[in-house]
Amino acid sequence: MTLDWDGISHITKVDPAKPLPADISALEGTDLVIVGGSDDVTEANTLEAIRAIAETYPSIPVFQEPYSSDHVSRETIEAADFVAVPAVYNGDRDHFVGKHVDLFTEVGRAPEDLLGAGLPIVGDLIASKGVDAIADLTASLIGEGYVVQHLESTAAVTSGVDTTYTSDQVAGAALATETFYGFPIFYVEYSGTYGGPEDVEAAARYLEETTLLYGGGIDSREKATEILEAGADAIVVGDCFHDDPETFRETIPE
Ligand code: 1GP
Repeated sequence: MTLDWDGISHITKVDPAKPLPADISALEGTDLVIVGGSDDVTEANTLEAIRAIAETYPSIPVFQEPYSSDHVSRETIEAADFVAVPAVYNGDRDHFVGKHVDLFTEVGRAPEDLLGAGLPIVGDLIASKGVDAIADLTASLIGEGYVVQHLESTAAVTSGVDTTYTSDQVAGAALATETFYGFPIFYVEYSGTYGGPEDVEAAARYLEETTLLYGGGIDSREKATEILEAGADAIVVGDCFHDDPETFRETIPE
């Protein structure tokens, strides 16, 4: 699948460890769904959430965003349109480079070496489909350059973030993403709290090819509008979808 970012301004982050609202019709107005969380996520609950959304709204693209390779399987790769893998600039080494090299080491091994390797289900996929599956798999993986700005969030604790970036540093990370690292997505992450427009304004100055996402604490039309006007290509709304679907509808741009 190729993804056209034009027209994507509202993204819903669905936490697979939380129950979906009884009525998920609020998703009708969202442009893309990311399935991922930082606590109690498993391959099974990820797959269940992806399938529930894809079956109800087949035209909405769905990303899986794992924080561990244990969450990725042949089924999740096939059920999701893309697997988005965070690279956390202000995280520990494991979360900027370590986990990715481990993942691609598994992906790049010859199929026969993958049987019984650390990513058994991915290995099984490659063994069953042949070397072409390596290309299929890498084509479905998207890197996301992340800056995690809320130290109290599970995302920060999980990825070893112990200091936030100044807006100048956010701008620097954005410039590096655009011109050096080449991740297709730059993500300003305030998970659980509203960070305001400053970091988005700083990052937007340098991003042309890169898609700029902001997530964290959006629970009103005013906040959604403020972030989009600051230069984000899309806002990501998470908690509000699970906690208050009616208010969530207000975050969707008209
Ligand atoms: C979390 O950026 C998302 O990864 C959304 O944040 O849950 O605070 O809306 P909220």
